[in-house]
Amino acid sequence: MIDDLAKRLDEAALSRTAVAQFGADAGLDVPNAYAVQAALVARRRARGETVTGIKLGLTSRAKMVQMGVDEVIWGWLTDAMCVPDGGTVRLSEHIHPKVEPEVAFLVEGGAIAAVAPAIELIDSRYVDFRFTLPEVIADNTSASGFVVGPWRRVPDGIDNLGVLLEIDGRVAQVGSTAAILGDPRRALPQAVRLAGELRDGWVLLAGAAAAAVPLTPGAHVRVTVEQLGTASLRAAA
Ligand code: 0L1
Ligand code: MG
Repeated sequence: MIDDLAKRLDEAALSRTAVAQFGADAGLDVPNAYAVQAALVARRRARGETVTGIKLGLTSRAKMVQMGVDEVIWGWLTDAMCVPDGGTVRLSEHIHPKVEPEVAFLVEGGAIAAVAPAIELIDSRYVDFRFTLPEVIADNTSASGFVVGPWRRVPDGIDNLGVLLEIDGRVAQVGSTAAILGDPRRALPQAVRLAGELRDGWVLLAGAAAAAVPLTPGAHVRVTVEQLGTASLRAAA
């Protein structure tokens, strides 16, 4: 069952074709869902991808309430998901992608070595972006891509920095780093608790500072985090 569900999600991503939710008959619970996620990432690694970090999801009160949960979730980031700052995302390589403004940390020696503004590209492999909690965990928490802006030393007090998500120069979302676990630095102990070891050089995507916005052809997306700078991408058809 684990391998079959991983195959269905992996093939959905590869073929850019959403799959139906698994439904109650699949009997998927949270521990099984993380086993599916591990099998999914094993398939990516078998194709030559390298794990380069992890992400946390459902880190805001709003998303937890929306999903009816009280716990953050996590997924894997690979080199194939990394989009260079200012780079191009091809919509044809995704199903129905959205972008959300995030904060990224660089991990060294089990600690946070640097911080950067970031954009996460989420793309559910389920029809209409609808899923249960175990289903979204199995789907690697909708991870699909990420952009990391320039790294810098972590300034004092990053718990309430203003965040802007602009599309084509117009403000699409306004938020605060406070939406990320109350303080994005809490992502590190949460990630260690959930994922175990974090390797040197890994990126930790701490979570979204505002709601996700659908990505449309030609869109220029820019995320600005007060004191940290900007990260951007362009969407091509
Ligand atoms: O990164 C996230 O918070 C996404 C977690 C999964 C839920 C979603 O796809 O919105
Ligand atoms: Mg996210």
